[in-house]
Amino acid sequence: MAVEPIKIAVIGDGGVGKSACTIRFVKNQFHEQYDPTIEQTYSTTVETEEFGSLPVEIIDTAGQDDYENFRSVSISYGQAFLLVFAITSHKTFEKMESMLVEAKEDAPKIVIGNKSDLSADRKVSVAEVEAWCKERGFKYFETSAKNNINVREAFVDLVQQAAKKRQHTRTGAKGSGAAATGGNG
Ligand SMILES: Nc1nc2c(ncn2[C@@H]2O[C@H](COP(=O)(O)OP(=O)(O)O)[C@@H](O)[C@H]2O)c(=O)[nH]1
Ligand SMILES: [Mg+2]
Repeated sequence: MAVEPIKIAVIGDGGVGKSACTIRFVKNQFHEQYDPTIEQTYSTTVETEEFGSLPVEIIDTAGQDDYENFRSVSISYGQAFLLVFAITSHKTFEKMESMLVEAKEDAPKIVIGNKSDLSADRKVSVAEVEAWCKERGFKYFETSAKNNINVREAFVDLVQQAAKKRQHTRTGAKGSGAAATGGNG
C-alpha cells in the first residue's frame, strides 16, 4: 500500500531563505538568486530512524505580502510547518507571530533562523528566539542554506514529528483502544 506523503509548508517573510533552504534540502544546491515570486512543490524521500523511509512533499511558499494567497494555499496544504526567519533581520522574526495565526494550530511546527553564516550581522539573539519557541513548544534550529548547516536536521526533525502525529491520529482513530500497535521502544 502506498504511503501518503507528509506535506510540509515552508512559510516566512520574503527574502529569509525559504527557497534556499528547500532547495538545499531537496537538491543539495545553493544559488545566489531565486525567483521570489515562484511557489513550488517538491517531492522527496526522507530517511527516519523511527519510521524508515517516508515520502515527503514540500511547498516553498511565495507571495508572502499577499496574505490571502498564503492563507488559501498553505493552510489547506500543510500538515506540518517550517517557520523561517533570517537572523540578520529582526523584522522577519517579528513576522512569524502573524504567520503563525494562519497555520493550522495543531500541526507540528519548527522554527528556523536562517543565514547563520552572517552572524556578524546578527539582529536576533538566540535567547530571544528560544524564549519565543519555548512558550509555544517549538524546536529551534539555526541554519545556513548557503553553507549547508543544520538544514537537513531541521527538515528531518519536522518530518519525524509529523509522522509521529499521523501515527498517533491513526491509532486513535481505530477507536477500540485495544489493537493499537505496541511501539517497540
Ligand atoms: N548568506 C546567506 N544568504 C542566504 C542564505 N539563504 C538564502 N540566502 C540568500 O538570501 C536571498 C533570499 O533567499 P530566498 O531563498 O530567495 O528567500 P525566500 O524569499 O524566503 O524564498 C537570496 O539572495 C539567497 O541567496 C544563507 O543561509 N546565507
Ligand atoms: Mg522563495
